[in-house]
Amino acid sequence: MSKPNIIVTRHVYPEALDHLAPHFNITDNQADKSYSLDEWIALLSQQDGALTMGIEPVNEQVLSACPKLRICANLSVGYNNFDVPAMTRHKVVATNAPDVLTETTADFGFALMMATARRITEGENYIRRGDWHKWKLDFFCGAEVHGSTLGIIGMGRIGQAIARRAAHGFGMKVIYHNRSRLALDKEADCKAQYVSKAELLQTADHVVLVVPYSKEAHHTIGAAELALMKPTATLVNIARGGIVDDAALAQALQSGQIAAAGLDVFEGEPKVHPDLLTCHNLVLTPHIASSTKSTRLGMAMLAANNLISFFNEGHVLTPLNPEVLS
Ligand code: 8YV
Repeated sequence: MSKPNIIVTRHVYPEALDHLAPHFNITDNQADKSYSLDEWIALLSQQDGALTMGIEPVNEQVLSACPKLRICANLSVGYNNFDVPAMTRHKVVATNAPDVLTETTADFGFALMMATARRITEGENYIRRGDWHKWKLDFFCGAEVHGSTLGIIGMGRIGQAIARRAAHGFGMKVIYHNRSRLALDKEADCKAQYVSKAELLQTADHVVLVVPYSKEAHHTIGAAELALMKPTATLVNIARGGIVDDAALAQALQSGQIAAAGLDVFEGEPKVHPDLLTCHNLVLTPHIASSTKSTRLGMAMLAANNLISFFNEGHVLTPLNPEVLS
């Protein structure tokens, strides 16, 4: 019997391709080329399955041009590139890659919050510019982290892992806001208290965003929300571009409405709003919150295993639309 055709849309660790090779005819992209929408549709229309990176659109337009397609396995936990209801209508299975990245991403969220609060990259840039001539008592005075109040918006697996670090490791008071309140045992495990979004913004010393992207979550933080925050507060976004109104954030940073911010994700990335680039009180990283070799390899292997299980056994490990399988 001939093997199914799959596409692996971007460069991946060779171990993942070796794992897939016995099961599939693979169109890979180890040269890491970017595709136009037309190229993407033309390539995908030849495939039975796809290992996608969380950025390629799989929507009504794409699906109607790809009648052979049976599964798309995202290598990311976020899946805002998928129109899941459209995939379900077209009987295309959708999977994502949760869990394997939770602790690594929480480490990074915490690190970005600390770098932002303690002005680490500002201090580094000062030294690199050759501006350091003498020590001063109030040099790059930052915000206290230990014992302060952390507000987490989006209390899924990654939010809870950040809360545990904050409460158990740094003696922080943790407050959170989420679509729904956590079960009491989960709240107790991360010593977190549920509050309204407004209360969180008004009282947190540090706000971390871990909410998945959806139309409803677009600009969860805009000018009105920034206006509620303390002038000494910091804001960190490790969720998705578009959760924060980046233009409004640049204004709040420039006017001193909030003290500082750390961004790993951007509206329209890899483009970055030009006003953000002029903010000295902003730590910038290029969407790397899950980026350690073992975690990214774990994500690639989970996506690969979803494809292998689907074609060999008719089930997947992390379904987003299980109704397609039943
Ligand atoms: C991924 C992420 O590395 O998993 C996610 O949703 O944002 C990152 O951890 C990235 O999306 C891979 O394309």
